[in-house]
Amino acid sequence: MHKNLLLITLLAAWIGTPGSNCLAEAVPHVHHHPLANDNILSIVVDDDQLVRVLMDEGLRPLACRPGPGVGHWLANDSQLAFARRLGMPVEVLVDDVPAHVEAERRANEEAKSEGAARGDWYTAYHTFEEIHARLDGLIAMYPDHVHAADAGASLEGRDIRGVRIGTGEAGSKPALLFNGCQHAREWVATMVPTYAADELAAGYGSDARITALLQLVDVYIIPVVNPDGYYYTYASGGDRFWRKNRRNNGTGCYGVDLNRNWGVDWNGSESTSENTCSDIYVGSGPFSEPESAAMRDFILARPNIVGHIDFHSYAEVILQPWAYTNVLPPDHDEIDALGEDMSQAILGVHGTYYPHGGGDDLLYLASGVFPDWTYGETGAFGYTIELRGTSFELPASQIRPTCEENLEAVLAMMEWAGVPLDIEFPDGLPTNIHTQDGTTFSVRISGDGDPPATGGVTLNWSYDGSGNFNEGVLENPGGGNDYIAELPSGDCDDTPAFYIEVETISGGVFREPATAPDDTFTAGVITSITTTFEDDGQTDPGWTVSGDATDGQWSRGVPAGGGDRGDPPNDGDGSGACWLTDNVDGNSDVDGGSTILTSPQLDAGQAGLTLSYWRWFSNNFGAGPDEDSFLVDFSNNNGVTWYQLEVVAPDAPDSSGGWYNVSHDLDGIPGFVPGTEFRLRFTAEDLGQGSVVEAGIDGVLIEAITCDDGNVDCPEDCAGNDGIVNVNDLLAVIAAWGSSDAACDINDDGVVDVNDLLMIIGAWGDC
Ligand code: 0X9
Ligand code: ZN
Repeated sequence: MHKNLLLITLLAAWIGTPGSNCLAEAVPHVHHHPLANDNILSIVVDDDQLVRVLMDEGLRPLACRPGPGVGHWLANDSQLAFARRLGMPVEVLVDDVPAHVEAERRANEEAKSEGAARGDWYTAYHTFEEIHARLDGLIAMYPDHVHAADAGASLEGRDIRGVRIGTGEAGSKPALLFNGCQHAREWVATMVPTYAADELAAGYGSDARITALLQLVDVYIIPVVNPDGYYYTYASGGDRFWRKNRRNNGTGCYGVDLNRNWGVDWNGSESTSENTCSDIYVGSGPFSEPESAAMRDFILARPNIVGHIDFHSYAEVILQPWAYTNVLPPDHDEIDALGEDMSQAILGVHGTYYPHGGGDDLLYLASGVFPDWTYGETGAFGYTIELRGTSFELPASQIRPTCEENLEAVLAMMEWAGVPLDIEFPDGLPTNIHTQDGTTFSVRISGDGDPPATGGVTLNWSYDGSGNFNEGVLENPGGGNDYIAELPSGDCDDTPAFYIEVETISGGVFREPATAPDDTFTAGVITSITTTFEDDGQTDPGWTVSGDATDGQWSRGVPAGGGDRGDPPNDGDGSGACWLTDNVDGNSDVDGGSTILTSPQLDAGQAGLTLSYWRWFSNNFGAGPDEDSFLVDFSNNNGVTWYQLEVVAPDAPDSSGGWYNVSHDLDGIPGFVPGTEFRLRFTAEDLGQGSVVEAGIDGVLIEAITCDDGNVDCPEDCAGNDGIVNVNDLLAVIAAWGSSDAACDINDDGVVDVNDLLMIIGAWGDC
């Protein structure tokens, strides 16, 4: 067997122990080529003391927390002899590390050109420059949904290149961060985020699931957060097994372990070292390194980030917070559920099982790691995924399957973040608040994703038109999906606006209406409502039908036509029956003229009345659709003269069927005079030749809505409407000086000036 082949075969046969794959302490080794005289050894070490002895001699463990048992070590020839002298079973896996690394490099180049020939980028590992070119290509190819999102620069000035994949403005949706390569030698950890970027970028608009998810979630991807270290693992004269960044520690040793440099439990002694030569050197302080500081600032600048995966290799595990302690995190259940989702998602692709867990369930504890900071500092759920492998030199043939299965973890996290919460109002929304009491309404919040935080559901209300909202936490009596919101009482001249906001455990925010506070729900203010006329169509209080139509006259009943050609399939207000043009199956439309439905005489003899009704009008069927109108008129004198209330035009959006509830404040209607001889009439007419005319009327209602908050109003009481004209009103006029502010323009002449001021002084005191 050729020597290189033998080495590769031996390497492939390494038995990696999950959870033992990072380096602990190492002493400086000074070689011309960092790996020039090294061998890779498999050594059986009996106890911790002997582990210590090996490390003191300068052997580099290729395991994080080297312990008793079989472990892999980098050692030069004299260190190899030392280990043998101690009587330890030693097997030489690689006796010429530079040659071995060179063989790996050549095999990778071959795999790369083989892949390039058939357009597959994922057959080989790629350099820092190639990864950046790949991201730049995505930005150029998909300018609408792939955007540059760099995080700054490394110590040696390399870009920490990233992309945002998503539609719309940055910051408008919940976002996720996927990064790789804090640890330079964990090469496959650069490929997985790049693959995710590729698939998401290309999938938007072509893959239904990805398209839907990217409409809900923004994704940030930064494949190489340690560019200097990664570069060094490729460089001639570099070190394929380098882990840290390239800080010159000034001790003859280089590098800070970026994944020990974060500000949560920094230098907390769980798998940390203050030895500048150690592979787990914590740095001179939290965020002492430009790379970790840049990523910190990147996240802090994007508070919409709700989830994060930091990719590493190798162990095939999903690690949840906390990494530094076995104490469960506050959101453990939710974090664990998402961990399970991701584990299942990965399993489903190639059957690879990545168990999930926190603390030292699956790996040693570690202080000062990135995802602990993401979670501890921002609340976003931070995970470490240790990818496939039994060494850092995962065979290139496994890149693609590793990428494929982890894309599913990415999509699972997107699903978790993107499934919006449903905010519903099971009993409807209040249309009026009261002058005396608060108005309660129920709110139901459901969804498969991230649930509301405790106290995170609020009613936000503003009554004075200022756009400044007050906030009240909703009660959640049963602890389930149902909440109770209460709008406080108001004054008659208030203009209540309100919306519901839900903050989720990981910090996502959902609102109803979704565009709040720009759009809100609104309500009127009332003291009481009295109904003066109500007709739900179940009986006939005395309507009359007239008109010259040859067919299709108004009739009353439960709709019989099935709704197949413009006729209503059911009634408007839900009672069952209504008025409609001809109530037969089949040909039921109005022909050859008009049909008029006129109400009995109604009492509309008071101010402040609201008239409402459900109407249906369809005019878009037939050979010549959209030719006819639907007319609503009223009379103050029992039908002697008529005024137009509304015309539904042939091409109006509501002339194609559908029940619409329309309401009119009668006091504001031109021609309306309060009186007891009020009548309404509804006319469906077939004047054009070719259109099918179908109409319906239901739920006619006249209500007296009154508001009396006991405040005596006077126009000079322009500030606060508190029933007294005083210095506050004077100051309000001065503040509005020269404007057209309606409240302070007391004489209504379009400008706030000295005349208004004089009126205030003239009306000084109680209204
Ligand atoms: O030690 C590390 O930084 C990570 N492992 S690696 O082999 N890639 O170096 C693990 C960090 C997270 N650890 C836990 N969550 N326990
Ligand atoms: Zn790592």
